[in-house]
Amino acid sequence: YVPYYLPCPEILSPHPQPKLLEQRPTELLTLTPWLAPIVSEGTFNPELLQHIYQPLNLTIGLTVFAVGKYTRFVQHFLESAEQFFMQGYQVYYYIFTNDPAAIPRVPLGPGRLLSIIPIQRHSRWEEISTRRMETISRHIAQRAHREVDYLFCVDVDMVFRNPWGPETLGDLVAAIHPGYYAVPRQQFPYERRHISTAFVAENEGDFYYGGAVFGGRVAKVYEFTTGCHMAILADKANGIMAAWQEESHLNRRFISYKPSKVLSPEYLWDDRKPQPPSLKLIRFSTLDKATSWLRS
Ligand code: 5GW
Ligand code: MN
Repeated sequence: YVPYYLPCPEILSPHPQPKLLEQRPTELLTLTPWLAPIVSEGTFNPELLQHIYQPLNLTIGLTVFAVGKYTRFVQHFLESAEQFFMQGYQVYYYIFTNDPAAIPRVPLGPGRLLSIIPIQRHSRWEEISTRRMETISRHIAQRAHREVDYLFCVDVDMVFRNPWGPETLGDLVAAIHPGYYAVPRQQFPYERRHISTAFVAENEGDFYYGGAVFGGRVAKVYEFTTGCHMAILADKANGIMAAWQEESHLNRRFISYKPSKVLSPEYLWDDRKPQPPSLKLIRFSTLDKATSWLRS
Protein backbone atom coordinates (compact mmCIF):
# COMPACT_ATOMS: atom_id res chain seq x y z
CA TYR A 1 0.00 0.00 0.00
CA VAL A 2 1.40 3.37 -1.02
CA PRO A 3 0.26 6.37 1.00
CA TYR A 4 -0.25 9.26 -1.35
CA TYR A 5 0.71 12.21 0.77
CA LEU A 6 3.54 11.85 3.21
CA PRO A 7 4.19 14.57 5.74
CA CYS A 8 7.77 15.01 4.54
CA PRO A 9 9.15 18.54 4.58
CA GLU A 10 10.05 18.57 0.90
CA ILE A 11 6.49 18.47 -0.36
CA LEU A 12 5.90 21.66 1.59
CA SER A 13 8.65 23.36 -0.41
CA PRO A 14 7.44 25.87 -2.99
CA HIS A 15 5.92 24.54 -6.18
CA PRO A 16 3.61 26.21 -8.68
CA GLN A 17 0.00 26.55 -7.58
CA PRO A 18 -2.44 24.27 -9.38
CA LYS A 19 -4.93 26.44 -11.26
CA LEU A 20 -8.46 25.09 -11.29
CA LEU A 21 -9.69 27.55 -13.91
CA GLU A 22 -6.62 27.91 -16.10
CA GLN A 23 -6.32 26.51 -19.59
CA ARG A 24 -5.50 22.86 -19.99
CA PRO A 25 -1.91 21.76 -19.36
CA THR A 26 -1.85 19.75 -22.58
CA GLU A 27 -3.96 19.28 -25.69
CA LEU A 28 -4.38 15.65 -24.74
CA LEU A 29 -7.20 14.34 -22.59
CA THR A 30 -5.89 14.15 -19.01
CA LEU A 31 -8.54 11.97 -17.38
CA THR A 32 -10.41 8.90 -18.61
CA PRO A 33 -14.20 8.66 -18.10
CA TRP A 34 -13.46 6.26 -15.21
CA LEU A 35 -11.21 8.92 -13.66
CA ALA A 36 -7.83 7.37 -14.34
CA PRO A 37 -5.10 9.93 -15.06
CA ILE A 38 -3.69 10.01 -18.59
CA VAL A 39 -0.05 10.84 -18.06
CA SER A 40 1.81 13.16 -20.41
CA GLU A 41 4.31 16.00 -20.20
CA GLY A 42 2.78 18.97 -18.43
CA THR A 43 0.28 17.02 -16.33
CA PHE A 44 2.60 16.40 -13.36
CA ASN A 45 5.39 18.01 -11.40
CA PRO A 46 8.43 15.67 -11.41
CA GLU A 47 10.06 17.29 -8.36
CA LEU A 48 6.91 17.02 -6.29
CA LEU A 49 6.41 13.38 -7.31
CA GLN A 50 10.01 12.62 -6.44
CA HIS A 51 9.53 14.05 -2.96
CA ILE A 52 6.47 11.86 -2.49
CA TYR A 53 7.82 8.60 -3.93
CA GLN A 54 11.52 8.66 -3.03
CA PRO A 55 10.96 8.09 0.72
CA LEU A 56 8.79 5.03 0.01
CA ASN A 57 11.89 3.04 -0.90
CA LEU A 58 10.17 1.25 -3.76
CA THR A 59 11.63 -1.38 -6.03
CA ILE A 60 10.49 -1.33 -9.65
CA GLY A 61 10.87 -4.45 -11.79
CA LEU A 62 11.25 -4.37 -15.56
CA THR A 63 10.78 -7.53 -17.65
CA VAL A 64 11.95 -7.97 -21.22
CA PHE A 65 12.18 -10.94 -23.53
CA ALA A 66 15.23 -11.39 -25.73
CA VAL A 67 14.81 -14.59 -27.69
CA GLY A 68 16.86 -15.52 -30.76
CA LYS A 69 17.99 -12.52 -32.79
CA TYR A 70 16.36 -10.11 -30.34
CA THR A 71 19.30 -10.47 -27.95
CA ARG A 72 20.99 -7.82 -30.10
CA PHE A 73 18.59 -5.19 -28.76
CA VAL A 74 19.54 -5.74 -25.13
CA GLN A 75 22.63 -3.55 -24.98
CA HIS A 76 20.99 -0.38 -26.28
CA PHE A 77 17.83 -1.09 -24.30
CA LEU A 78 19.69 -1.49 -21.00
CA GLU A 79 22.02 1.45 -21.56
CA SER A 80 19.06 3.70 -22.22
CA ALA A 81 17.15 2.28 -19.23
CA GLU A 82 20.15 2.96 -17.01
CA GLN A 83 20.04 6.55 -18.15
CA PHE A 84 16.29 7.18 -18.03
CA PHE A 85 14.19 4.44 -16.38
CA MET A 86 13.24 5.18 -12.76
CA GLN A 87 16.47 7.07 -12.13
CA GLY A 88 17.21 7.18 -8.38
CA TYR A 89 14.97 4.22 -7.54
CA GLN A 90 15.75 0.58 -6.95
CA VAL A 91 15.32 -1.27 -10.22
CA TYR A 92 15.30 -4.99 -10.92
CA TYR A 93 15.71 -6.02 -14.56
CA TYR A 94 14.49 -9.47 -15.52
CA ILE A 95 15.70 -10.64 -18.91
CA PHE A 96 14.09 -13.79 -20.26
CA THR A 97 16.21 -15.41 -22.93
CA ASN A 98 16.96 -18.72 -24.61
CA ASP A 99 20.61 -17.70 -24.86
CA PRO A 100 22.03 -16.26 -21.59
CA ALA A 101 25.56 -16.13 -23.06
CA ALA A 102 24.36 -13.63 -25.68
CA ILE A 103 23.24 -11.09 -23.07
CA PRO A 104 25.88 -8.33 -22.82
CA ARG A 105 27.20 -7.24 -19.42
CA VAL A 106 26.03 -3.66 -19.19
CA PRO A 107 27.37 -1.79 -16.14
CA LEU A 108 24.52 -0.96 -13.76
CA GLY A 109 24.17 2.00 -11.43
CA PRO A 110 23.83 1.66 -7.64
CA GLY A 111 20.60 0.05 -6.45
CA ARG A 112 20.05 -1.62 -9.81
CA LEU A 113 20.06 -5.39 -10.27
CA LEU A 114 19.73 -7.67 -13.27
CA SER A 115 18.71 -11.27 -13.49
CA ILE A 116 18.92 -13.41 -16.62
CA ILE A 117 16.22 -16.05 -16.69
CA PRO A 118 16.63 -18.92 -19.15
CA ILE A 119 13.56 -19.86 -21.17
CA GLN A 120 12.90 -22.24 -24.01
CA ARG A 121 13.07 -21.04 -27.57
CA HIS A 122 9.89 -21.53 -29.55
CA SER A 123 10.21 -21.92 -33.25
CA ARG A 124 7.00 -20.28 -34.40
CA TRP A 125 6.97 -16.55 -33.77
CA GLU A 126 3.33 -16.68 -32.72
CA GLU A 127 4.47 -18.90 -29.87
CA ILE A 128 7.06 -16.37 -28.74
CA SER A 129 4.49 -13.64 -28.64
CA THR A 130 1.87 -15.68 -26.76
CA ARG A 131 4.16 -17.06 -24.09
CA ARG A 132 5.04 -13.78 -22.46
CA MET A 133 1.89 -13.53 -20.34
CA GLU A 134 2.36 -17.07 -19.06
CA THR A 135 6.05 -16.56 -18.35
CA ILE A 136 5.55 -13.27 -16.53
CA SER A 137 2.66 -14.66 -14.49
CA ARG A 138 4.73 -17.63 -13.37
CA HIS A 139 7.76 -15.47 -12.68
CA ILE A 140 5.73 -13.18 -10.40
CA ALA A 141 4.34 -16.14 -8.46
CA GLN A 142 7.72 -17.77 -8.08
CA ARG A 143 9.89 -14.80 -7.42
CA ALA A 144 9.09 -11.25 -8.44
CA HIS A 145 6.27 -10.81 -5.90
CA ARG A 146 8.96 -10.86 -3.20
CA GLU A 147 11.47 -8.71 -5.05
CA VAL A 148 9.53 -5.76 -6.47
CA ASP A 149 6.64 -3.46 -5.59
CA TYR A 150 5.79 -2.48 -9.16
CA LEU A 151 6.50 -4.31 -12.38
CA PHE A 152 6.61 -3.04 -15.95
CA CYS A 153 6.66 -5.45 -18.89
CA VAL A 154 8.01 -4.03 -22.14
CA ASP A 155 9.34 -4.90 -25.58
CA VAL A 156 13.11 -5.08 -25.96
CA ASP A 157 13.28 -3.57 -29.46
CA MET A 158 12.88 -0.12 -27.93
CA VAL A 159 14.93 2.57 -26.23
CA PHE A 160 14.34 5.11 -23.51
CA ARG A 161 14.94 8.64 -24.78
CA ASN A 162 13.74 10.77 -21.86
CA PRO A 163 12.97 10.25 -18.17
CA TRP A 164 10.41 7.62 -17.17
CA GLY A 165 9.68 8.21 -13.50
CA PRO A 166 7.22 7.68 -10.65
CA GLU A 167 4.45 9.44 -12.62
CA THR A 168 4.00 6.05 -14.31
CA LEU A 169 3.33 4.12 -11.10
CA GLY A 170 -0.19 2.90 -10.48
CA ASP A 171 -2.18 -0.23 -9.65
CA LEU A 172 -2.66 -1.25 -13.27
CA VAL A 173 -1.04 0.75 -16.04
CA ALA A 174 -1.63 0.68 -19.80
CA ALA A 175 -0.05 2.70 -22.61
CA ILE A 176 -1.89 4.06 -25.63
CA HIS A 177 -0.62 2.53 -28.89
CA PRO A 178 1.16 5.11 -31.09
CA GLY A 179 -0.65 3.93 -34.20
CA TYR A 180 -4.22 4.38 -32.96
CA TYR A 181 -4.43 7.39 -30.64
CA ALA A 182 -6.38 9.40 -33.22
CA VAL A 183 -8.50 6.59 -34.66
CA PRO A 184 -12.21 5.80 -34.04
CA ARG A 185 -12.64 2.58 -32.09
CA GLN A 186 -14.45 0.82 -34.92
CA GLN A 187 -11.08 0.88 -36.68
CA PHE A 188 -9.06 -0.47 -33.74
CA PRO A 189 -7.45 -3.80 -34.72
CA TYR A 190 -9.27 -5.70 -31.98
CA GLU A 191 -10.09 -9.37 -32.40
CA ARG A 192 -13.51 -9.26 -34.07
CA ARG A 193 -14.39 -12.96 -34.25
CA HIS A 194 -17.00 -13.93 -31.66
CA ILE A 195 -15.40 -17.31 -31.14
CA SER A 196 -12.27 -15.76 -29.61
CA THR A 197 -12.14 -14.81 -25.92
CA ALA A 198 -10.45 -11.60 -27.10
CA PHE A 199 -13.59 -10.58 -29.05
CA VAL A 200 -14.46 -6.89 -28.89
CA ALA A 201 -17.72 -5.51 -30.32
CA GLU A 202 -17.90 -2.39 -32.51
CA ASN A 203 -19.37 -0.32 -29.71
CA GLU A 204 -16.79 -1.34 -27.10
CA GLY A 205 -13.32 -0.06 -26.30
CA ASP A 206 -11.77 3.06 -24.83
CA PHE A 207 -8.23 3.39 -26.16
CA TYR A 208 -6.23 0.93 -28.21
CA TYR A 209 -3.38 -0.02 -25.93
CA GLY A 210 0.03 -1.28 -26.99
CA GLY A 211 1.18 -4.77 -26.07
CA ALA A 212 4.71 -3.39 -25.78
CA VAL A 213 4.11 -1.63 -22.42
CA PHE A 214 2.02 -2.53 -19.40
CA GLY A 215 2.59 -2.72 -15.69
CA GLY A 216 1.42 -1.84 -12.23
CA ARG A 217 1.63 -3.11 -8.69
CA VAL A 218 3.07 -6.59 -8.86
CA ALA A 219 -0.07 -8.30 -7.49
CA LYS A 220 -2.20 -6.55 -10.11
CA VAL A 221 0.19 -7.48 -12.89
CA TYR A 222 -0.07 -11.07 -11.66
CA GLU A 223 -3.87 -11.01 -11.96
CA PHE A 224 -3.61 -9.32 -15.32
CA THR A 225 -1.08 -11.67 -16.91
CA THR A 226 -2.75 -14.76 -15.45
CA GLY A 227 -6.11 -13.64 -16.85
CA CYS A 228 -4.61 -13.01 -20.28
CA HIS A 229 -2.84 -16.36 -20.19
CA MET A 230 -6.10 -18.19 -19.34
CA ALA A 231 -7.87 -16.46 -22.22
CA ILE A 232 -5.04 -17.39 -24.60
CA LEU A 233 -5.26 -21.02 -23.42
CA ALA A 234 -9.02 -21.08 -24.01
CA ASP A 235 -8.49 -19.79 -27.55
CA LYS A 236 -5.76 -22.34 -28.15
CA ALA A 237 -8.09 -25.12 -27.08
CA ASN A 238 -10.42 -23.89 -29.82
CA GLY A 239 -7.63 -23.65 -32.36
CA ILE A 240 -7.70 -19.85 -32.42
CA MET A 241 -4.93 -17.29 -32.48
CA ALA A 242 -6.16 -13.75 -31.85
CA ALA A 243 -5.53 -11.14 -34.53
CA TRP A 244 -2.62 -9.49 -32.68
CA GLN A 245 -1.89 -12.34 -30.27
CA GLU A 246 -1.18 -11.05 -26.77
CA GLU A 247 -2.02 -7.48 -27.67
CA SER A 248 -5.57 -8.54 -28.57
CA HIS A 249 -6.02 -10.26 -25.22
CA LEU A 250 -4.46 -7.36 -23.37
CA ASN A 251 -6.89 -4.98 -25.04
CA ARG A 252 -9.86 -7.22 -24.29
CA ARG A 253 -8.90 -7.43 -20.65
CA PHE A 254 -8.34 -3.68 -20.26
CA ILE A 255 -11.92 -3.12 -21.41
CA SER A 256 -13.29 -5.24 -18.56
CA TYR A 257 -10.59 -4.39 -16.02
CA LYS A 258 -9.88 -0.73 -16.62
CA PRO A 259 -6.34 0.51 -16.06
CA SER A 260 -6.00 2.84 -13.07
CA LYS A 261 -3.46 4.90 -14.98
CA VAL A 262 -3.02 5.42 -18.71
CA LEU A 263 0.26 6.47 -20.28
CA SER A 264 0.09 8.73 -23.34
CA PRO A 265 1.96 7.66 -26.50
CA GLU A 266 4.97 9.59 -25.12
CA TYR A 267 5.60 6.37 -23.23
CA LEU A 268 5.16 4.10 -26.24
CA TRP A 269 6.21 5.79 -29.42
CA ASP A 270 7.50 4.60 -32.79
CA ASP A 271 10.44 6.43 -34.35
CA ARG A 272 9.18 5.67 -37.81
CA LYS A 273 6.34 8.16 -37.20
CA PRO A 274 6.84 11.93 -37.17
CA GLN A 275 6.37 13.38 -33.67
CA PRO A 276 3.03 15.24 -33.55
CA PRO A 277 2.95 18.63 -31.75
CA SER A 278 0.55 17.23 -29.10
CA LEU A 279 3.32 14.94 -27.82
CA LYS A 280 5.89 17.04 -26.03
CA LEU A 281 8.44 14.49 -24.86
CA ILE A 282 9.06 11.06 -26.36
CA ARG A 283 10.27 8.86 -23.53
CA PHE A 284 10.28 5.32 -24.89
CA SER A 285 10.31 4.48 -28.56
CA THR A 286 10.51 1.60 -31.01
CA LEU A 287 13.69 1.38 -32.99
CA ASP A 288 13.39 1.42 -36.74
CA LYS A 289 14.29 -2.22 -37.08
CA ALA A 290 14.32 -4.01 -40.39
CA THR A 291 11.42 -6.20 -39.37
CA SER A 292 11.37 -8.53 -42.35
CA TRP A 293 15.07 -9.19 -42.06
CA LEU A 294 14.89 -9.86 -38.30
CA ARG A 295 11.96 -12.20 -38.61
CA SER A 296 13.41 -14.28 -41.44
C1 5GW B 1 10.20 -12.60 -33.71
C2 5GW B 1 9.50 -12.60 -34.89
C3 5GW B 1 8.22 -12.18 -34.91
C4 5GW B 1 7.63 -11.73 -33.76
C5 5GW B 1 8.34 -11.72 -32.56
C6 5GW B 1 9.63 -12.16 -32.56
C7 5GW B 1 10.39 -12.13 -31.33
C8 5GW B 1 9.96 -11.33 -30.26
C9 5GW B 1 11.61 -12.83 -31.19
O1 5GW B 1 12.09 -13.56 -32.06
N1 5GW B 1 12.32 -12.72 -30.02
C10 5GW B 1 11.86 -11.93 -29.00
O2 5GW B 1 12.54 -11.84 -27.98
N2 5GW B 1 10.67 -11.27 -29.11
C11 5GW B 1 10.21 -10.48 -27.99
O3 5GW B 1 8.84 -10.15 -28.15
C12 5GW B 1 10.95 -9.15 -27.90
O4 5GW B 1 11.01 -8.73 -26.55
C13 5GW B 1 10.05 -8.24 -28.69
O5 5GW B 1 10.28 -6.88 -28.40
C14 5GW B 1 8.69 -8.74 -28.26
C15 5GW B 1 7.55 -8.41 -29.23
O6 5GW B 1 7.93 -8.74 -30.55
P1 5GW B 1 8.14 -7.58 -31.62
O7 5GW B 1 8.87 -6.44 -30.96
O8 5GW B 1 8.79 -8.13 -32.83
O9 5GW B 1 6.68 -7.16 -31.94
P2 5GW B 1 6.18 -5.74 -32.52
O10 5GW B 1 4.68 -5.85 -32.49
O11 5GW B 1 6.68 -4.65 -31.62
O12 5GW B 1 6.77 -5.62 -33.90
MN1 MN C 1 8.39 -4.43 -30.44
